[in-house]
Amino acid sequence: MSQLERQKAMLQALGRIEGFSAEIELLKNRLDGVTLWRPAAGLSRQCAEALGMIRGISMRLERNLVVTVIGPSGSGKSTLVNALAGGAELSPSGHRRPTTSALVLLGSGEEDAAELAADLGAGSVETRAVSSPGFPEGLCLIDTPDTDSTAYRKHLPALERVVAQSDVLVCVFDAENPKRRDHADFLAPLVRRFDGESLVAVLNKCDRLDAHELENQILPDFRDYIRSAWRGAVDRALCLSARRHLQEPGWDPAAMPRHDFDQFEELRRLVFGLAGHGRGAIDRRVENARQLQAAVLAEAGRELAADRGALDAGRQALSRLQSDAMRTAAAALRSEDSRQAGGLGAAVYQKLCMRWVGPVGWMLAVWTRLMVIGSGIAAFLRLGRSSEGFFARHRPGEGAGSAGSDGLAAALQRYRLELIGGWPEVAELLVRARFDAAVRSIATPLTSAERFETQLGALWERAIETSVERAARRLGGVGLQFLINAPVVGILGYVGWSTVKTFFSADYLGGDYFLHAFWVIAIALLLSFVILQVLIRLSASPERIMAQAFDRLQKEITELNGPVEHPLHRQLEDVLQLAGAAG
Ligand SMILES: Nc1nc2c(ncn2[C@@H]2O[C@H](COP(=O)(O)OP(=O)(O)OP(=O)(O)O)[C@@H](O)[C@H]2O)c(=O)[nH]1
Ligand SMILES: [Mg+2]
Repeated sequence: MSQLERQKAMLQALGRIEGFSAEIELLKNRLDGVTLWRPAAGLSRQCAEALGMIRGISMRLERNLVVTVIGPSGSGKSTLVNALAGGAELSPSGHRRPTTSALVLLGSGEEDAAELAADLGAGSVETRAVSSPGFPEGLCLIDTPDTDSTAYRKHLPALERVVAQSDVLVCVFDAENPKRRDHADFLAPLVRRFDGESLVAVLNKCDRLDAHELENQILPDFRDYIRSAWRGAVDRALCLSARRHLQEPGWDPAAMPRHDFDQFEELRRLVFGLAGHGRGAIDRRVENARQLQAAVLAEAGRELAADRGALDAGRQALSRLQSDAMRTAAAALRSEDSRQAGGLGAAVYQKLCMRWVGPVGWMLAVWTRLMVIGSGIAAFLRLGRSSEGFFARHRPGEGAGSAGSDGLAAALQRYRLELIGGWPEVAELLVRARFDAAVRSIATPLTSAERFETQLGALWERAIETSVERAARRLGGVGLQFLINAPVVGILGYVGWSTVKTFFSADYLGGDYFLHAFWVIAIALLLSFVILQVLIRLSASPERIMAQAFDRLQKEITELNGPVEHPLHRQLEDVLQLAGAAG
């Protein structure tokens, strides 16, 4: 592989790795936003860990392939490492347990090994140069202390560090001691981010077992066990006799190998192949970064799927409770406010005044003015003229004590009571969906009620204004104005015409004529106005406007879907969205 090709491959790899990071980052940000859902914190921490590991991978992209051998005490890790490195005893193996107490790093590239040793903490690493001719240049082989002896706790931090820096993990189990397989469960968190070619499970000391039993029973059992313990991450489980490949196996005459079945060559080809091939290490690292991302997403997906049902039930119960409460509030508002309905009539007249022209229009203006003076409810007439609408007097804090604020206060009281009454059931569902137990507190529905106060006031005001506006538009049409003004205008025209005509023929009309004409016009005007009033009464009575406004309010409330700005609602929606995205 030429230098140029290598660099190109590296850039491509960096791009892909960056993509994995970005996706984890996105998930992490969303998880950080849903503080009330308890699993989010742990998942976010896992994201942060994975991000750190991926960052490490991209920083190590140019380094040699790191293959680490892990496993329980006495399973033959050191023997296997020595065998792979040519068979000399580079990492001491033996009967005294544990034999290996520090990380032993075997490689041909001194510089790389020194760099890696420094990263792992120089004190806990011994390095050995491999001189075997078949050993590839770009390979760093690491022997580790066991993961189960009494000293393992002391070794664990170094072990975790080395696993985080590894590209391939070889996990060695002792074939002689099948009980030790359950150690796979212990290793599961360590191997989580490896899969496919990056993870090899090895059953060592196979020479001690019967060949037939090994092939037909022990190996298949081992594969099944390991796949279930590691959630299918491992493709390969090999049977080995590592000791056979030492330069001096030193067999005990009483425990000679029982057969020749051994897959050591397969393991060697795999490991050496990855290290020798120019892109091997780069591809492995991209693959490992992808696996890290997949592991984090899968974990989040599992957690979300576990709560999906409860989350859905919680949302449904919450929105049901909210719309019930809102409906009760709206009903209370309606019954309280219908006492003020008289004001609405004046509001309709006021709107019509602005639209109507002609004699009936003037009559309407005079009548409206009289109504205002008569009823002393000038406040209502502000409707439509300023930003302070019908509800200005309803807003909490302002206009306290005025008759109108009772409606809203009663409505909100009902809303609050309804919400508080139904809250325990909703909170229980949310807690079952692993929401923080704090949602049980009564403060949650109360904050939500506070937010609703402003919304309800504004909605009701808008609904009334729209209804009044509609009624005015209906009754202010040009056709109707023409029709109702027609008789008066006709008579006025006629009287005008005859007055002008007789004036020019000097045949002057008498005083009686004008008195008579005045009364005819007055009667026509009054009759027309009465007809208009009947029409107004029929199509824009305050009750009717209230009913229409109420219908509109009901519709808007159903569409409102609750005061979504409340943190709980937002977080619930976010978690559900995450759950939806996760599958
Ligand atoms: N029969 C047989 N014995 C083996 C084989 N591999 C290792 N052994 C023996 O098992 C014992 C333990 O081997 P080590 O390589 O020291 O095991 P380890 O896993 O490194 O042990 P710790 O460093 O203590 O965790 C030694 O006596 C080895 O000779 C094998 O393939 N067959
Ligand atoms: Mg050892």
